[in-house]
Amino acid sequence: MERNTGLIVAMDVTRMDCAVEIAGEVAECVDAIKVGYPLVLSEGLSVLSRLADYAPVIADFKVADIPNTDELICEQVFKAGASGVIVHGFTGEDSLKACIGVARRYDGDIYVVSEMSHPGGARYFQPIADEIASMAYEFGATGIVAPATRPERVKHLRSIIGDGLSIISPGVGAQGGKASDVIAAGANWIIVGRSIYNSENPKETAMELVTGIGI
Ligand code: O7M
Repeated sequence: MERNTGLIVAMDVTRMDCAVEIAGEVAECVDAIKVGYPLVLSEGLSVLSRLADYAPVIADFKVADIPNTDELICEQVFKAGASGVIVHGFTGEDSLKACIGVARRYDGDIYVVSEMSHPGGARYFQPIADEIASMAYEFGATGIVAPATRPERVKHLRSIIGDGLSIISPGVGAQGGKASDVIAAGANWIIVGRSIYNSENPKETAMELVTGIGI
């Protein structure tokens, strides 16, 4: 993914027409559109190729299964038009390697969730986050997902993975994180959903966020 604005929009709406309208409005302000279960379960996998007309699509399916099943899932998702897939790391290195293997065939990206942004993410995730980040580095993932709600953790996780991997970071806006803090802590991209898609003027909000990122 090319870094122009540093902003990824999380398209957690449940209607295709709404998603397409917002994508059209914010396309020039975002480097990617993250699509997850809410939209795909509502409108089907074809939303991936539809939204890919506006910006590269990262499929947030938090893939977390045995290697064979992970491989089958990633294959479907890349074939449907995604440029990247978000996967879990707690399933272990064999599962991660299976996902990365498929991504390489499609010249795609794999992002590994290392620590989650919500308050509960501190309980089970935080104690294993360093190991997951190390594994993502060791096996050549594209990057990790780290919490904008805890910039100090982003800084720490950046020190583990070095400069070779990207950090994409959700939690700005509705969850309380601030764009400039998380970018200063070492994130390459912020992921923002509600603040943009619930805004009266999604394009204006996206532009304000890009100014806050300050690339
Ligand atoms: O800006 P929001 O809070 O409306 O949306 C944030 C998006 O990021 C939403 O799609 C979440 O599912 C996702 N997310 C988190 O909020 N926290 C995490 O720790 C991880 C993710 C995510 O994208 O995981 C890959």
